[in-house]
Amino acid sequence: MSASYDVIVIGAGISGMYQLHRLRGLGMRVRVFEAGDGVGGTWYWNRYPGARFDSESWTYGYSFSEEILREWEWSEHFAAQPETLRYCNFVADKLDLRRDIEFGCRITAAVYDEAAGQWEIMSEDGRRACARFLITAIGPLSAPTMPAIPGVESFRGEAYHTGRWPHEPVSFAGKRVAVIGTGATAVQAITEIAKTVGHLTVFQRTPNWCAPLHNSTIDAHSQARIRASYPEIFARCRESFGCFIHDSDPRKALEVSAEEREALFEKLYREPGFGIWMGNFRDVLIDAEANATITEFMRRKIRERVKDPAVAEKLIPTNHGFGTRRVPLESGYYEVYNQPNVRLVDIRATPLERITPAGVKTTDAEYDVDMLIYATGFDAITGAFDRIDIRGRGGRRLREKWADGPRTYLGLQIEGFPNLFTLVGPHNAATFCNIPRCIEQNVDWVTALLAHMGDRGHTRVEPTPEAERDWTQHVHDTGRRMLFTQVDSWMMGINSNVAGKDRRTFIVYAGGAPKYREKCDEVARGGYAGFAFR
Ligand code: NA7
Repeated sequence: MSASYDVIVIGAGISGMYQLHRLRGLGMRVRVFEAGDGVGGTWYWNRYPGARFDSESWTYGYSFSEEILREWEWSEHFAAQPETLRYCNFVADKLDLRRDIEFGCRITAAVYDEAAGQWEIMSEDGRRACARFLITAIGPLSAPTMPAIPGVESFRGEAYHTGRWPHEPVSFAGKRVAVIGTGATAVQAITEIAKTVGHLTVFQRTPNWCAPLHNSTIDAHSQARIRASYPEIFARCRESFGCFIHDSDPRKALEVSAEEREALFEKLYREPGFGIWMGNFRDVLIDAEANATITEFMRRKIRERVKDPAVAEKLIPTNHGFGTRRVPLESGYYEVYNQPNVRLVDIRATPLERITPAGVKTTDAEYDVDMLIYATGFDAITGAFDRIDIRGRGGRRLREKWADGPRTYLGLQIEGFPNLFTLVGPHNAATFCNIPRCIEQNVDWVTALLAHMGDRGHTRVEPTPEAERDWTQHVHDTGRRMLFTQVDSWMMGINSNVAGKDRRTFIVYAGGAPKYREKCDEVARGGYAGFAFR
């Protein structure tokens, strides 16, 4: 006999924690299953050196509780991972969440039993449980991937993936360290590791356009100002495209003079956070000509900062414009390559052949190292779903349904999979967002739907095929406007290390958080149009 609940939530990160809290409020019996030994999700797993926010800390925390806002104080404008993990634990204590969370429990299968009208889940270690509703809170970037090259198991030194970083301190002093990857994670890690490393080799396949973070501590005066203005801060985030504190400039890039353009770029480059990405001229992420102006500006900045012109050229992206892939924010990243003990290897020119017991072999050289760090990213957004055998009505596998790309209604439900809700799932605005802001929207909306069902005695909800078809089409149509959908990246479902993920797929909703929220609210107001209830 498996334990039975009203709702099962998979994952105790930012979304699972809040979902648990809200469902308790409805008086439901909820069980959360979490693979880690603690809460925090992303912030539990990603303990690599240098891990920190790219969102302003004070825009990132939960907004729903005045008590939490009053009692928690962020020490830096962009807090580091240990502080964020402390925050998650503080919230878990405050809301007494742990008594309903089963830790160290990785869910491997979830099967819908049509006759019983419930989901049964199974864990890696054989635990089972069932519930009428199943909510996935499994995160968009939680399924780490290793490079698909031979020899990974053969390496004899220390080896770590950044997304599975050990809990014990790791020392780089006097060691020869190699980092594979140059995404947002690697950019943070490399900058930190370079401070103490003996010798560092960075294997770069695709350079990214990185912009300065400009982090600083929050002084007492700013602290007071932040506390006093939380309602305005969250209101501002709510209205911006990705729920960041930065919203785009109303002008188009080519509508102003070259001097004015340069002045805005320079100002944004000097300011903290994602302003240069999210607060730029409104067409730089949509119009190729506009994009070329900021791209040229960023190119100049790299050339100014990196002393060796040959190295600078290697660090300049040539296959995509600024902002069309996730922009890593950095704190001295480019200057790392001015250090005499740091070497950059362009593995487009000389590809990785294999990992050897002693290090890394490319087509033209062997690099012996003491430590290998894989900053090779994640099987994004659908990857965490693929790792669970999810079967809906008639035993239909979600993996098969999504083989040619996800199909969803509002990025929250799937036809053929009744009573399953996918927080921060594919096609949901939350995947391209200052994530807790969108998580709160997702969770509040699902909670309201469950309350609506409770009030009316409905026991089953599933989107109609038409609603799913139309939303999926809308996601594709909206995506086509954006330059990022013409570029290979995890935002387009590309992962060279996973079979079948070599084609661009619309996995994120690119219409922006305000439009998405509007649509969700409209659906709710219309008595949940597009959903079939029983
Ligand atoms: P990313 O952004 O997916 O970066 C992964 C990096 O690893 C990227 O530079 C990849 O190069 C590189 N990579 C992956 N596989 C290989 C192989 N097989 N060989 C060589 N290089 C490889 O992941 P991050 O963890 O940095 O960031 C993920 C998100 O987390 C980030 O956007 C934030 O929102 C938080 P590629 O670009 O594919 O050529």
